Amino acid sequence: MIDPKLLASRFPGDFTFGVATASFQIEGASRTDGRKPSIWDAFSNMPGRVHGRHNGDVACDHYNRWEDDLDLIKDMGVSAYRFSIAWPRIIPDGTGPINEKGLDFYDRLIDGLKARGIKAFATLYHWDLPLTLMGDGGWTARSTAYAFQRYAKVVMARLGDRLDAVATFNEPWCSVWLSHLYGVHAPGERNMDAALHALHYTNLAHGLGIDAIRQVAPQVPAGLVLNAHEVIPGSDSQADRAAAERAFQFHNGVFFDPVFKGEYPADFLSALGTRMPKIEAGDLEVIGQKIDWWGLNYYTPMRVADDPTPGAEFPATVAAPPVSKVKTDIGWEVYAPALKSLVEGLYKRYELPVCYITENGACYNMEVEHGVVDDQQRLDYYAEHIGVVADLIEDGYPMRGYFAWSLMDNFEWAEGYRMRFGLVHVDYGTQVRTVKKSGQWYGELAVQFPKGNHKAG
Ligand code: IFM
Repeated sequence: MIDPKLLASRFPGDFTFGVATASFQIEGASRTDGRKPSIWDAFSNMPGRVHGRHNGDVACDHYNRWEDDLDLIKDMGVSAYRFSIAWPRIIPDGTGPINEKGLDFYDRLIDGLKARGIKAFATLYHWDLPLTLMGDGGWTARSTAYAFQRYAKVVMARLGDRLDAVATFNEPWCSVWLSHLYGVHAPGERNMDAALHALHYTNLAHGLGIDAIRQVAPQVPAGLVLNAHEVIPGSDSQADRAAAERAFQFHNGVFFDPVFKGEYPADFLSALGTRMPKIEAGDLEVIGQKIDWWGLNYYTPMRVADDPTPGAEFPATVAAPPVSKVKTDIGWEVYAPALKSLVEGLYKRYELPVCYITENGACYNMEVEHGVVDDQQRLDYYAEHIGVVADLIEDGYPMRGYFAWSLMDNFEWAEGYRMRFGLVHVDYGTQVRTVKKSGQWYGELAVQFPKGNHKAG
């Protein structure tokens, strides 16, 4: 087992170790204190969308147990907490009246973090769009971007004074492609035209959100969290290498290029540009304004081969087989070298600001036995990937922090509660939390870390 103290000593003194969660996945209390439904409440209540028709009504009951959960973070020795704010608690219909009770909850949460000396990293949008906005088309409507801007302003005006960092969006790849093209996430659309509209309006909302943050809380470092894919060609053939480049544009470039270069990727535009909504004058300037940091969520690489089907739609790729035999319980290939090459490749293509690994972790579903959860595989996954982050720092990349996904087992979207990513086990019947072996190890790493190498501190 990798010694957490040794690993901790490879990080500079100003590095941040944290844990991450998201509102819909843990809060529950879906009808409490004025919250109204989000698209995920509707989606999870439809038969056939979420495993076992699980929903977010109770989840980890964090809305009521937040103090104990913050104590848990504190007791683990972790110094930063990444959480998301539920738009349907703050502006329950997406537009219209503000719900003070919703803001009060995050007020208490952030004060609770400060009282425990834990840094607060907030995400404004982690997929729980107020359901009412679907009446206008949800993310396929330009008006949703402006509704998001107002929501961002309201949140930052009330909470910005105590936040250590804020992200506009978590993983727009999921709320765009997975939700509007592949139909796996809410609202479950399978339609390229809808997806292309969601793409541009999400990017626009990010830019408008940055504007809002700069206006009302300019002191808070503002960023964007992307689940960039390390796209690996299935073979060395020219066709597969070209396929990998198309896949890069489709899965990464459509988010990175507008934000960091102020344009959409050329091949993507010539294939699908005519089906995009009108890009109005000034949109790309708003989207491309400077941000202070970016977050990378990494779990597994993407391997692709050319799709030879005549007329196959851009990016015209098919999945290529994994090379690593090791897979987590959700079926994702474990391959840490891809984290290294992904960061290297992205810094080569783009002028990126400092980076936080805002999510990384593994799904293993072992249960509590005799009071313990022996999840050695998760611990190994963490040790290997955190080692890669240390390598990147040694190579000069501006890696500023690492957040484990997740603090605790939670609602894993279309997989419901059957897939567990937590450092802490949750018994959904009793809401008892049990720190897993990996959680103890991560806590030791986090506790030891400030005593580590302070060369950059
Ligand atoms: O649970 C999700 C999280 O909400 C976003 N990133 C990936 C995690 C694991 O699937």
